[in-house]
Amino acid sequence: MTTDLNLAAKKYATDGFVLVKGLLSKEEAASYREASHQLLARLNRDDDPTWGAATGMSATKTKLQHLHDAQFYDAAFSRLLVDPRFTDVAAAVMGVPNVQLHHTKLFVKPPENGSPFPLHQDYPFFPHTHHRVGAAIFHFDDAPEEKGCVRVIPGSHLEGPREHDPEGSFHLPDVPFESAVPQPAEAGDVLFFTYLTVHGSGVNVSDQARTTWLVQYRDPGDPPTVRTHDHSLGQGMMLRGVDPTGRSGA
Ligand SMILES: O=C(O)CCC(=O)C(=O)O
Repeated sequence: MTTDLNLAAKKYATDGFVLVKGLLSKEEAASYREASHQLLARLNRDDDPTWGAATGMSATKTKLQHLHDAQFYDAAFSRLLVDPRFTDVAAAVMGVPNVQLHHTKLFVKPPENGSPFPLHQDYPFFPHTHHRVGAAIFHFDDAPEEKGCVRVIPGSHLEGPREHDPEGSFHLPDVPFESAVPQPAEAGDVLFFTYLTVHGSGVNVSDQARTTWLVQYRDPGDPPTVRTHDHSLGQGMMLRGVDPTGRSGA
């Protein structure tokens, strides 16, 4: 499906996010879902990235499967990173021609008790000078509300960076979870949002897994103010256009 880039850019500027319907076909999404589950099964790692602050959001213990840098394990993910259906939207919403990789995260929220994410901005994890940094969440299966779909607070990016817990837990305990609007998505949809947009997600209480791939992108002309996330493989890779600074993301 072709995306109306002007409309997407307008919504992103106003609301801080845009859900692009059908960026991938159902067949492609199903194939990426299969690849994601196979990859996680093959690597068989048992670390769980559930946030400490997420424990208060569910009566029972929740679980999350994840993998950083899936594109270093399976070329199908590398192809998606440079797919113009994705990169053209990323460029349009940032209002720049060049798009650079920051990092990627594969998440599977298991059925019944898939971990939630407390409300937060991504900004404090990797602050940049001009805030031209965003995320694209690829949905490889349907994510209705009961699967713990992503929620956002529309327009929250307009208030800029917020004070975060100095102890290093970057959630926003004073913002009620219910104030964030659920963004149910179908397989193939991609949710784009700025790193200033307050967002989180609920518990997966359904009987099926929720499978997503989060790609964090930025304008290469926007330098980081703090060196964080340096461990992410491929950071600085150009996904669209060129890096006019010659810094390769450094
Ligand atoms: O996948 C989700 O439900 C949200 C992920 C998220 O907010 C994050 O990784 O920062």
